[in-house]
Amino acid sequence: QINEAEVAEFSVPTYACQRRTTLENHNAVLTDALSLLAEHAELSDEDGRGVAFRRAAAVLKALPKPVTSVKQLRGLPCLGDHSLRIIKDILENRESSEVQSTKQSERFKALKVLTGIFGVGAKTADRWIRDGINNLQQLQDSGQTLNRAQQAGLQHYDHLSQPVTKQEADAIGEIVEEAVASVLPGARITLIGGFRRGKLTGHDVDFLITHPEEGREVGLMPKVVSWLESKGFLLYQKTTRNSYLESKDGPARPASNMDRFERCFSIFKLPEEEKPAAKHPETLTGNVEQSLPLTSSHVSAEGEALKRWRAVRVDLVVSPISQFAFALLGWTGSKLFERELRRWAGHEKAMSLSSHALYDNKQVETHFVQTPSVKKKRVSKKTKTCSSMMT
Ligand code: DGT
Ligand code: MG
Repeated sequence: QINEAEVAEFSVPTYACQRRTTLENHNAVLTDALSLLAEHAELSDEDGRGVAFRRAAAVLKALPKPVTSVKQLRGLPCLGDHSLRIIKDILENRESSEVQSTKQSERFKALKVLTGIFGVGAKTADRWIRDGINNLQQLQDSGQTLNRAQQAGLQHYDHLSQPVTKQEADAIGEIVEEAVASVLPGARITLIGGFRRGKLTGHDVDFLITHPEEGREVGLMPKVVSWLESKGFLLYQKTTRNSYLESKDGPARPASNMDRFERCFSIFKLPEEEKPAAKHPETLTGNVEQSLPLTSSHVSAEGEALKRWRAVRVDLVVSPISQFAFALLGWTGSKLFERELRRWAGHEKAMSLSSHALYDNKQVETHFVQTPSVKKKRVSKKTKTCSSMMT
């Protein structure tokens, strides 16, 4: 062990959440390759393999300089045989044949295109591929029945596959801020997801909404959505209700890592010109034709140029203030970081972390404590929140 430590060139803690995070990646060639294999595994319903590749990529991302030989990786965590084989291949031959063949496989290309449609997951894409649908044209020609989300996703495909910039995220933030302030003064919005981590682009924009007084956030989401709709800012929206406090047994942890906050999945119609359209959104309403693939600029019958806009995926989440800290932590990401944080909490601290609460598994208490209104609700024999530890 001591000898190994002596020869180890890098030292990286086991859990991703214990590492310093950085946006500077010195091993992008390797991590891109591993991420591609992770994506392929996820799209093929092989989540275990997907996580293994994501963990391996995260270790390489944490290294302070480029790797030139697999020997340097001795003693590092999360690097399984498969990942090491890929890394060795790339270091020795500049590319990995497995990565190349995956990238070029028709099935992978089809999975990527089809799951690139908002509302289409791996299972649906797989079913379509088995029906001979491999691209958007074939999907359109097939006469497949699409749900409302998928219809909107297909309609705005080109816009939604363009990365969202920080500037666009901020512009949407201003609109959401105005919406929230109009319907509930005092309510606060926070930019979450990748942009909160300092990323410069993202696939969507995520916001967490709360109010400093517990309970005031109830009923907020439909009002925000109505306001946005009335100003013509939404091309699509679907709101799911908060189910956290509804179940009879109290806040039982959901089976997946999906949380139970009230959430709105939407597609925003973001005015592209400098600012005026955001300030005077009524100029948009009813004026602009539906988005057509690859166009966001339209000319009216009179030849007058209309406002340019683009479609952007936006997620809104509402949390009561008592759960805000957990929601903020849970929604900042990255997905792997969150997963590792929960694993670390469970395995190393005997605690259960979710976007709603932190439970100490050892405490045999019976209360779920909601601050600051100090409402107590009987929920289970084994758990107790430790919100004070986090705030
Ligand atoms: P992006 O949008 O591709 O640039 O990257 P992120 O990191 O913003 O990813 P996104 O938008 O899918 O999700 C933001 C974070 O929120 C993600 O790191 C994990 C978390 N998250 C997403 N969906 C859920 C959910 O249903 N429940 C919980 N608890 N967390 C979620
Ligand atoms: Mg995001």
